[in-house]
Amino acid sequence: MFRASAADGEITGVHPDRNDANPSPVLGNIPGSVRHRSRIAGPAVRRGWLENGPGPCDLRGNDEFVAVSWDELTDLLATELRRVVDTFGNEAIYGGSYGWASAGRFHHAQSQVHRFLNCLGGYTRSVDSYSTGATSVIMPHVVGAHWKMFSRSTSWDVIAANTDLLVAFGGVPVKNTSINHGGTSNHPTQDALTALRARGGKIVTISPLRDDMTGAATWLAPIPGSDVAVMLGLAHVLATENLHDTAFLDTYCTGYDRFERYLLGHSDGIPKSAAWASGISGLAEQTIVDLAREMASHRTLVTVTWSLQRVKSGEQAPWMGLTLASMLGQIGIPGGGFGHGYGSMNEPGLAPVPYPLPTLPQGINPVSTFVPVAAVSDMLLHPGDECRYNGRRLTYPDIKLVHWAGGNPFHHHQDIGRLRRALARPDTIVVHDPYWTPMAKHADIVVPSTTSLERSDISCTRNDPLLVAMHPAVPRFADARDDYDTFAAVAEKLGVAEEFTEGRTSGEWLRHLYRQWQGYLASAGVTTPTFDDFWVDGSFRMSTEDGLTLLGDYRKDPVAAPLRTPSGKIEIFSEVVDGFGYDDCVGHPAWYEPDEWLNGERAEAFPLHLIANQPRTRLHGQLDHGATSQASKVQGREPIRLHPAVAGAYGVADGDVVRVFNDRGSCLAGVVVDDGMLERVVQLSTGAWYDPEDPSDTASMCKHGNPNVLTADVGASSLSHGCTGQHVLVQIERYDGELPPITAFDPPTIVTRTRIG
Ligand SMILES: Nc1nc2c(c(=O)[nH]1)N[C@H]1C(S)=C(S)[C@@H](COP(=O)(O)OP(=O)(O)OC[C@H]3O[C@@H](n4cnc5c(=O)[nH]c(N)nc54)[C@H](O)[C@@H]3O)O[C@H]1N2
Ligand SMILES: Nc1nc2c(c(=O)[nH]1)N[C@H]1C(S)=C(S)[C@@H](COP(=O)(O)OP(=O)(O)OC[C@H]3O[C@@H](n4cnc5c(=O)[nH]c(N)nc54)[C@H](O)[C@@H]3O)O[C@H]1N2
Ligand SMILES: [Mo]
Repeated sequence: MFRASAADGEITGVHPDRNDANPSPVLGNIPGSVRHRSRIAGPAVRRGWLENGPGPCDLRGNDEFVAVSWDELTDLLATELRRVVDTFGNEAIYGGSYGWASAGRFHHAQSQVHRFLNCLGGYTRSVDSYSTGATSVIMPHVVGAHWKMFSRSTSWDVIAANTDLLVAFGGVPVKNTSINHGGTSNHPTQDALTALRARGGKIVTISPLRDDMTGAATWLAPIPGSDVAVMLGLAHVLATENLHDTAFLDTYCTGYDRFERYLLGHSDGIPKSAAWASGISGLAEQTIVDLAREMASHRTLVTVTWSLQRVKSGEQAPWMGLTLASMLGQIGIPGGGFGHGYGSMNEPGLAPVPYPLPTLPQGINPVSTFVPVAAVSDMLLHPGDECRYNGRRLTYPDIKLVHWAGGNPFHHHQDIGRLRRALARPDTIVVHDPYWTPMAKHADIVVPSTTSLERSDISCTRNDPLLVAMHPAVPRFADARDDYDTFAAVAEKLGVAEEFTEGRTSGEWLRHLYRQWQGYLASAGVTTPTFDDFWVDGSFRMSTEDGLTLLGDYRKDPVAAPLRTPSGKIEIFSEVVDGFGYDDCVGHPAWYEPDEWLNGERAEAFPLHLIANQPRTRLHGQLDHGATSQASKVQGREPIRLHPAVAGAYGVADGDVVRVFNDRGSCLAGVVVDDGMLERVVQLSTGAWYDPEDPSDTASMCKHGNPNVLTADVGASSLSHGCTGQHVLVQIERYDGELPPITAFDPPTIVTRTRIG
């Protein structure tokens, strides 16, 4: 959350809340963003689509656009939606439209597109997220909850005051706590870690990158992807030295005995000992033994970042982390137990608001067809094929029209070459975005959206006390429109205006949503200002549930507050998961060798392990052209961090450019040498806008440094099909050729009607 200053229709400065302990550096990207040359100035249609009509086309991403009027755009969009619905049915529309957009409860782009498509009779939807694709499927089986693991996590205050030993798998990267869904008014993570240390608490950070933890900590760096083996090694020490809490396991968990047979090697002949874990992870056996003993003798919090589940077999790290914490028996005790997502987002550790938030109703989707969100290319390429998901067999629908509003697949999806081939299949692709992102450049119908800086909205989020009146900071840019107004106009042409708008303008919707929310709070005995007072005051402070301990209620009374699992307990062995019969996700947490890891066969050809993590300098691909993001680039390319030994071996130094490649693709990146990482690990964050050297070639090198040209488009397992983009094996070479100019932020060629005759 910030205040903006503006002049001449542009943001000139941003000012975080006075009380914010550690404001987000990402805000530095906002000044200058509204009138940036990459803004979409008006409606546009891809020339080939306009001339030849809808149909599969591999010119997408390599064609000119034609500027059209809003009337024409609305007509074309309405006619095409009608054609697809009448000819193929609503299932042929993919409205999964995954991704972030901007803060604000009403103009939230996904809610808008889903509500609109529901008014038209529905759409094929996506389920789960790129953030927690594996967690969101496994955790409901294991603890009967998914998002509550984060939103009702043990608060930072409780951790700072009670935790003696924080064992953080993936560290607690403060860079990621810049961000929260819907906005955030305070960033307490850094201070909480400092307070914990000041009290004498100790931190062990387990990560390939040292700076995933700031401040004093013991740093252990197992090879990426081996954490589950390390956790098993720790568990083996607990079990064999009788340091595990059998009373907790008996009372609060089910299936420990089944898991223990695997742990001790009774079921497969392989004891998962510290020595075994050492062989897999590269950590010393004694280090694992000592850590296990230390964990058993202290108030210990085991945390796992979301990145650990954004890999092959991603279900296992959170499941095994919880199992390890269960063996320590401290779940539900202040400062002990388990945490998932500290340092992944600002939300975990912050106190939740105990009532609902203002929400735009999305309506009901009459189409039941869905796909796991990270199966988008599979779905587009292979209609009719089957996909295994959480005990079901799904059939991919035959998608004719893709409707995207909010989100950028060229940021979020893996194997961009394959994604481009998939995007060539449908008849029509519609993209709403404020900017000419690579996704907008691959669209047939381009809808110019406003940004949150140009419209009125209400911002708030589950774990933040402030409800904020978002006043427009600048007038609308050029011919951009609010997504709501676009959908309302198309709904009008299609005869569903009343259903979509309910007769309200966007201003009237804000009042309506606010009043509805006031009603909820009134029934909870909370008085709130009138909308007009709220709008003038600028914010309203809600109460929060402070001092939470994750699963504290369950610990207090497991009978009165059972978990929503079949047994009502923590399921270390899940009969349900076991019953699915998947060989890549059995009924208890287990070690599965990944494809993309340094001890595997692929490492012979591609000997470096690339970590494609979240960027410190921006939110995903958003505002990559902003000052903070641009300041980090090396010769205009996204920075890749290399260990000095690797830099030496490849003959490169700070400021050089390398070509990063594997059998899926290649990109350029700018070298930053850093000894704070495991050797043979290289780090290239996501978010550089995809910038192919030759746009006609789906395998073309990305000049800018988007790691998703390299990542594998495979799901985490048959259970979740979660995103696995965090890890990929690569090779690098020094790039001595002439550096091609960055063109990612240039709009495509836009011709006027007269020129095409
Ligand atoms: N390799 C690899 N890939 C990853 C990850 C990884 O760890 N490694 N992480 C994954 C994760 S966790 C995530 S969440 C995804 C993120 O992927 P996305 O959420 O798809 O990425 P963003 O760049 O945030 O895309 C948001 C888009 O919304 C647009 N937008 C902003 N405001 C509005 C609006 O009002 N209306 C409309 N119509 N559009 C708007 C922005 O301009 C931007 O283009 O990436 C995933 N991809
Ligand atoms: N500044 C900023 N913050 C963000 C975002 C952003 O784009 N920018 N995106 C937000 C979103 S949508 C999400 S979902 C969250 C994502 O939150 P996460 O997925 O947790 O974030 P990442 O930065 O991808 O990964 C965290 C760290 O995990 C470490 N790691 C990677 N692989 C391994 C491994 O195998 N073992 C161990 N032990 N550690 C490993 C990496 O060193 C990495 O820095 O971040 C959010 N926060
Ligand atoms: Mo995410």
